[in-house]
Amino acid sequence: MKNIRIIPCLDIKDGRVVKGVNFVNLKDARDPVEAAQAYCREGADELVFLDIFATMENRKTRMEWVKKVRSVVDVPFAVGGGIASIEDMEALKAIGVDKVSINTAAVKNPSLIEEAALRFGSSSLVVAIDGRKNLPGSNLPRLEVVVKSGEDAVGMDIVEWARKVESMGAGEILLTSKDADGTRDGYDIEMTRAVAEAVNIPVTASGGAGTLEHMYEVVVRGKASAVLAASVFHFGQLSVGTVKQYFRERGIPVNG
Ligand code: 0VR
Repeated sequence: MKNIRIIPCLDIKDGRVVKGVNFVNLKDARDPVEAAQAYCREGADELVFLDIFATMENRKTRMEWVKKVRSVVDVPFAVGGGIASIEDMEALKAIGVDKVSINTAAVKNPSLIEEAALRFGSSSLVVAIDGRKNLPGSNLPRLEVVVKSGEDAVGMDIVEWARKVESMGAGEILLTSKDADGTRDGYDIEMTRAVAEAVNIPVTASGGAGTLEHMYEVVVRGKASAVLAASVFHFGQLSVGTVKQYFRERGIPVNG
């Protein structure tokens, strides 16, 4: 097993880190630069900056926020939210962003995945997949892709979409359960495992982290290569260091 990455996520709105539940009821959490510095000091393996209203409000990722956070981050830095073209990606790479993450744009224009992989290399390209779980017998996919901050369901099965993005050159998948987001009730193990078993690229589990056990479970049972969390880190319930210590004590390899 490769070292499991611990990844704090900064969901950004109006220049602040915010956090809601199921993508709504967003509450102010903390300053993005202060948070980024703290997480890097704690030993975060990577940082994700998600401009969560960029696509829905059709705004481009806010570059000034990205630059400020980039200036204090000394680990791989990934940015998502509203990225919809090679030009958007070039602008982010030009200010030192290591990985770009595309979600809605990839669904609307899948060829962007191939173009981006060719232009920047798969290691710089994350495809974010947000999903929801439908009830059995609902004649919808059990695990369904949602886009535009979870506003639109597109009738696509998550596993099929994950296989497709891998085949088109995605370097990794950031898999977020909209149902679990912000609940602190645990990741969607079924969704994470289904995707992780279907592809050979790393899958980052996202959405629902509440306890150390949740993180351990999504690695061991969900087969995640990395765990992303927001609520538990922003509101001080857990620290990156305690997660790494918990993993080490249970034989899960981590960096540092
Ligand atoms: P926690 O469950 O608090 O750890 O959150 C992890 C993850 O779900 C969030 O960092 C982030 O992916 C939530 N995403 C989106 C969103 C939040 C609000 C609006 C839209 C989106 O489109 O991903």
